[in-house]
Amino acid sequence: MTTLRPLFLSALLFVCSQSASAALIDGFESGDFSANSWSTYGAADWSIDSSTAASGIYSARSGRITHNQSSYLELELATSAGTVSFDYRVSSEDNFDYLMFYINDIRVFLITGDTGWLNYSREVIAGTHVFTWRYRKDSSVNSYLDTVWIDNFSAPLQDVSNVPVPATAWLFAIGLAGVAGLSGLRKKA
Ligand SMILES: [Ca+2]
Repeated sequence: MTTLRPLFLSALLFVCSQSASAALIDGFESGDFSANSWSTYGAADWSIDSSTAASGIYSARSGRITHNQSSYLELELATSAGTVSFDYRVSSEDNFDYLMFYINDIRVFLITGDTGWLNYSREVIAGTHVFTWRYRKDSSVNSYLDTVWIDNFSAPLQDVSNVPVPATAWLFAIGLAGVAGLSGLRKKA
């Protein structure tokens, strides 16, 4: 029994993990910001761009700003605990103009320079979060294409407590529980 208890706990964890997978929130393939309640603000608004994308045709691109300005894209979303991720590309003055990513007004990531498409991911706790992407320029110099893009924003959406678990996962857990119980009885006899 003692040796099987960890197995049973693993099975239960397996069951729980089945219901909190990350979902693609937006790849911008609608060609606009209509798929979610995006907001954009700052010296210039973000827009949809078809000149580059991590996948599909479209990405979201920061507004055309100049020195000492910022352009923001933001989405408020209720998530479960799990991984948020997005693809990004930056083409900005090295070490002076940045793509910055905030969760609930706390900056958790920044990147600068001229990159291809890369991926960023981070764990979040369950709750309502404000996700903000900001292109921020310093006081001088424009380098490369002087803009940043994001694509394929994903987040864990489902709440573990009220999501139906696949029958196979429950059968797996119940089966292991049965094996553990029988084994315990056998040892006592
Ligand atoms: Ca896309």
